Amino acid sequence: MSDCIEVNFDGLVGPTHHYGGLSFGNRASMKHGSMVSNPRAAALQGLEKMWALVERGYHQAVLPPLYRPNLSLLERLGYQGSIDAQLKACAVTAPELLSSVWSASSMWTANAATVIPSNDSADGRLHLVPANLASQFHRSLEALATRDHLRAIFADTNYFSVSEPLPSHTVLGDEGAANHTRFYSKPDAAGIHFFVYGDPEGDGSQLSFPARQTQAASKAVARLAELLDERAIYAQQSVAAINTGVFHNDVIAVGHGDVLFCHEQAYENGDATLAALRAAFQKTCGGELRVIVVSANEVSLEDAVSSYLFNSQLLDQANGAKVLLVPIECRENEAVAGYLNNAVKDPENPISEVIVRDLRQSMCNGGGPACLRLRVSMTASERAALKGRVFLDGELYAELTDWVKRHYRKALSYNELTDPKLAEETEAAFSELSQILQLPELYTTKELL
Ligand code: SUG
Repeated sequence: MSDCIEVNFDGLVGPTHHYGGLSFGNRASMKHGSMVSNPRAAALQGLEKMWALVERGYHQAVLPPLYRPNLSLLERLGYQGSIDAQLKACAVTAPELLSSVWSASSMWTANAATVIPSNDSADGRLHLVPANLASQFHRSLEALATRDHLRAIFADTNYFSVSEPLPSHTVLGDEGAANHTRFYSKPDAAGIHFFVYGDPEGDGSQLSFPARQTQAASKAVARLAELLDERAIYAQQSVAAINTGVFHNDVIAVGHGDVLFCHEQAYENGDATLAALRAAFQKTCGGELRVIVVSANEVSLEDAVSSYLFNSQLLDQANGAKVLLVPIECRENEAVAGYLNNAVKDPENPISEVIVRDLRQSMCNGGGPACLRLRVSMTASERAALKGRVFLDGELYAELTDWVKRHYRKALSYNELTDPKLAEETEAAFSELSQILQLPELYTTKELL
């Protein structure tokens, strides 16, 4: 019997979730820049999604949010005095940076790290390579604190390796699991690893938006994680997709087990990419990779980006079938809703059921169901070696829901980012959270806060 299972580590949405308009190339973030957020609804929507999967028997864990306001950033920018004074000074002298000081973007844990399970690494350990997120300033601030959170939870170095993020420059831009997919036929047998990068050959002048992941970064991540060479496949994202707002591969494709669900315009040289993937799968995993390609006639790139059809969670069901958990926007888009209705009726299509969830608070910043989770394939011994109370059961779900209801605001706008009370509220919230999760060291590395 296999004791290797996939655990979804979802990011708990932080109390300062707001719309900063910070991510160039992410059209939802660019569009909702001045909207008033509801941090409380955001966190509850995330928890409800996690709980829906627990109730169906999937393994679910949480990753804590990073401490905000980002005190070390304020200090490095030269602000002094009380937190209140620093925030007010920042709002006057560098208003364009204030939103980054408070950003809750660590909620999208698909960008926290790339994960290589122990059955695919040369040293037999489970490797996590924290992403440097170098392409967007506010996200680059996550890398070191995320590394420390991962080291607090995946602490046992007999089982886990949490490496340093790559150097923080766009030459090595790395966005973690959002551009990496593991395919396998059995969870505890060898898998193949599909790395997708965005930087084209040449000067990239045909790109209207940044290509966040580079090929050099993907290859370095594979080396750091001691991934066996023959298990890695590299492919280039299509320029047309990036220019439509596909800032990560997981906005245009999702893979799970032996299934890849993607748009026909996901990759440059799409046919050759899929042929290479199929061949590698057959060689390493045995059997056929099942590829569901959605044509532009069925769903345009534009519809794929606005609905986040592919930023969904593919999950195992009995008899090799798959469940697809999609955001509610997929039901509201005629082409996408039509596609999904036909898909579940089509015996050739592995997707046999669709679960719809409301994640609008995250979606308005360009983060769908797949962005909110980091998949970690783990053996029973690895699961037992984790530190902290991170597996979501009924008790933890109830406690976290109650914690959110007591500490989170129902509305947050840019103007409130200088409210000294907000910093007091978050301090109380984070302090209690580290107790709930039984991870006392979480918010103590002051130089990274
Ligand atoms: O990096 N949005 C995130 C969304 C990340 C989605 N993740 C995946 N596709 N895996 C980003 O662009 C917006 C923040 C703001 O505008 O306030 C933001 O960071």
